[in-house]
Amino acid sequence: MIYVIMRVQPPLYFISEVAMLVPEMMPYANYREFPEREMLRRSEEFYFELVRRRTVREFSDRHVPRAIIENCIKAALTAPSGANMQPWHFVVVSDRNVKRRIRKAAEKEEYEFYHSRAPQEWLEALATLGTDENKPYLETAPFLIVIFQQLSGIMQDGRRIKHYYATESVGLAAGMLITAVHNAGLASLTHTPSPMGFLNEILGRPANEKAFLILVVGFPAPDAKVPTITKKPFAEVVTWT
Ligand code: IYR
Repeated sequence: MIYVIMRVQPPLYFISEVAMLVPEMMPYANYREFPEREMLRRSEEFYFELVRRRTVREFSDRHVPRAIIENCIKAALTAPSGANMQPWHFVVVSDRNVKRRIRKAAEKEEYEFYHSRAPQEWLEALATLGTDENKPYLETAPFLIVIFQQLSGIMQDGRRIKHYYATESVGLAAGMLITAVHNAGLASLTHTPSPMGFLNEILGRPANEKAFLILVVGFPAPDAKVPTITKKPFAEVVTWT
């Protein structure tokens, strides 16, 4: 029987003689099972690690080695995505001038947001965080990781390919990036000035990409303060059935 291997990646598949798409499968050799006691310990320890994470808005300008950021992004790139399309692109900004341009453009949009665009109800919801249009951290923090969502993809032969569940997929990768950054001992801030179209221009990204999130990454300022807010109780947000 003759099979023709398609050159497409992703997705990776064969075309069989009968022109059916047959996935190429392999054993899940990397799976690791732990004894139950070990599972309990690991799940608890991971929770205790994550519960210490706080979103920070006061960053130190202290140097962060680039290799740490690279590893965190590699971790995020393992995220699941719709049909494994990986509909994302990450731009890592550390250049002073680029950071300054992003800050200026973001503060312009944020000024509009806080002074005219945002409904009163939204401003009231934000009052607990103490945010305003000033975003000094966009210059202070050593790294801004700008995550772009690709609305459609371009295959090696130039054809466009539809991306499924692009928003959900990029959200999953962003969550894993935030977790990886925290695990590395760094702080982050999810920042979404609205609209974020200026990021395509400043960072030279194509029109099929839409900025999804700026993740500000660095050490917290030595005197950084965080708002006194809490998470909803477990029983309120979880139902077992
Ligand atoms: N993007 C604005 C406003 C803002 C909106 C939400 I929703 C937040 O959780 C926090 C801030 C800003 O960054 O100030």
